[in-house]
Amino acid sequence: MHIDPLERKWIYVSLGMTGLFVGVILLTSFIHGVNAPSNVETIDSARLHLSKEFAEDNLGVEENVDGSIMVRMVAARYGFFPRSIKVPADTKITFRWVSFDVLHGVHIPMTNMSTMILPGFVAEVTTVFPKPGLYPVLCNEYCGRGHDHMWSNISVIAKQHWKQSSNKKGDSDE
Ligand SMILES: [Cu+2]
Repeated sequence: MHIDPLERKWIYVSLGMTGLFVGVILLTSFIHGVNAPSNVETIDSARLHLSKEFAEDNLGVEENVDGSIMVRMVAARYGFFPRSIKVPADTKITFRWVSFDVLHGVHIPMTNMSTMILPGFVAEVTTVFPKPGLYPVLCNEYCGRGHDHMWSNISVIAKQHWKQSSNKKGDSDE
């Protein structure tokens, strides 16, 4: 079969470009530690309020003994609950997300937080907020007519201020 030399050249160019792009994707995902959500843990989404972990009183920020943070959040049409939370910067934070109704997504720009929240499953992502500030939390899976308005903020405060913060869970009942 005859292939024109010019055409052959362009075949190599396009194959080379494809290889380059795949290489860049693999390399960056390796460097940033991107991986598919792998936490297979089931939960009854219709009975979250009766579950131990995701009952209303247990939602929000909790500090572990070792200083790391655990955050439990519920995604529901159309918001992330609790509505506003505070976490420290530069600290290992494990988020556990569940859906109350349909498929949602959660994306926090500038972090590795981007996961689906499937009804019936617990999505767990560990992240670190490098800098204090207000981080947007966006739903990135179309979940209904209010999807465009499904976003909130997480306020990340400097680590030294966190220590004296009065907004930590548990302080209110002292
Ligand atoms: Cu949505």
